[in-house]
Amino acid sequence: MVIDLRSDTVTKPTPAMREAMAKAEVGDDVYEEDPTVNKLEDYAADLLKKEAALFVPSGTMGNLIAILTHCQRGDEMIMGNLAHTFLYEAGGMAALGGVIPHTLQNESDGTIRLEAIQAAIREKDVHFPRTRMITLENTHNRCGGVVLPEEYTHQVAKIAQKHDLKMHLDGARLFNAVVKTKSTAAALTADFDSVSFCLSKGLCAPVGSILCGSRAFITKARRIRKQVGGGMRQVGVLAAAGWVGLTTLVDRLEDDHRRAKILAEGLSQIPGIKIRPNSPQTNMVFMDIDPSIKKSTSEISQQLKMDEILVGEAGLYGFRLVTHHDIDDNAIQKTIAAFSKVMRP
Ligand code: TLP
Repeated sequence: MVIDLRSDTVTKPTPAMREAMAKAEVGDDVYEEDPTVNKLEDYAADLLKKEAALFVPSGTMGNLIAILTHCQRGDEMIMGNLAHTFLYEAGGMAALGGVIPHTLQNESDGTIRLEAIQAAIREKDVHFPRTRMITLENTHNRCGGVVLPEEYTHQVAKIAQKHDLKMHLDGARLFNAVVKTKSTAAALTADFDSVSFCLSKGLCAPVGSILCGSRAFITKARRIRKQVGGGMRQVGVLAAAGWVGLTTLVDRLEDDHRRAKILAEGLSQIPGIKIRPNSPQTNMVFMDIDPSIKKSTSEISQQLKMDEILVGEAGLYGFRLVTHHDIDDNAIQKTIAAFSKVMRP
């Protein structure tokens, strides 16, 4: 069996999900008549203590809809230079919303310095774009799957309130942060006007994310979801899988975190491999190969592939390895052994 550590997006729906999908009651969700979608949205809104929620096809669309809902063309959004929304969402906010990304340096813990945020907010002046919102990410993918300190988001929210800015959280892996901090989804998202989180990563659903916020925000977001082609019909078959993920698979994310630690510890013993500082906090191991080892990352990943191990390349000398539902203890040991073999001079 292939050991696929490229991402937790590769998780397959579990047998319980497939059963729930087969039995799901459905209706037309554009008419808001799909009972399974409605149940999932209500549950998610309750969980985050927000007024309402919207089922969307992907994390990318959840973030895009949030931005298009909060901003007008020519508005500016403050975000980290390593934010997923900036790096990996095909520039949707600019292409489709005319929104300008104002990127500030992400620190290694996923934060952006408060003084930098403060300084980036535009004064009201006819020359300037209007600063409209701030987006944060938790867990922060490119910073190593790190968890944002709760106190930090309170500080950012204070700045946002002072300047009447909206706060959005890209919480694709919010529940990894919940499990890691032993806090609640509601507490970790209390400072945000809108939050998107994914059902299709560690929670194993084949498709789907949830966008949460006030009722007025979600009413507007529903219209924008339609505009971008995300209005789906008898989509309870997919929401049913999301329901199983959200109600039964959150606690087991702990196993992914435990396995990521074992993987990092094992790999760190291999000469030439350096685990990045801060890694792993949750389910992502970021590591680098000492440049003196005369093998490129693509050579290494090709060799691992021959042992049926797939890894993600991250930077010139680096890899990202993501643990998830379909990676067991045995897979971790096999991966360590395979790296050990590949790294032998
Ligand atoms: N991230 C994917 C790739 O796009 C890089 C991955 O393998 O990690 N926010 C964050 C923080 C994400 O990590 C991702 C997916 C998304 C949003 C987008 O989610 P989808 O893939 O559902 O559009």
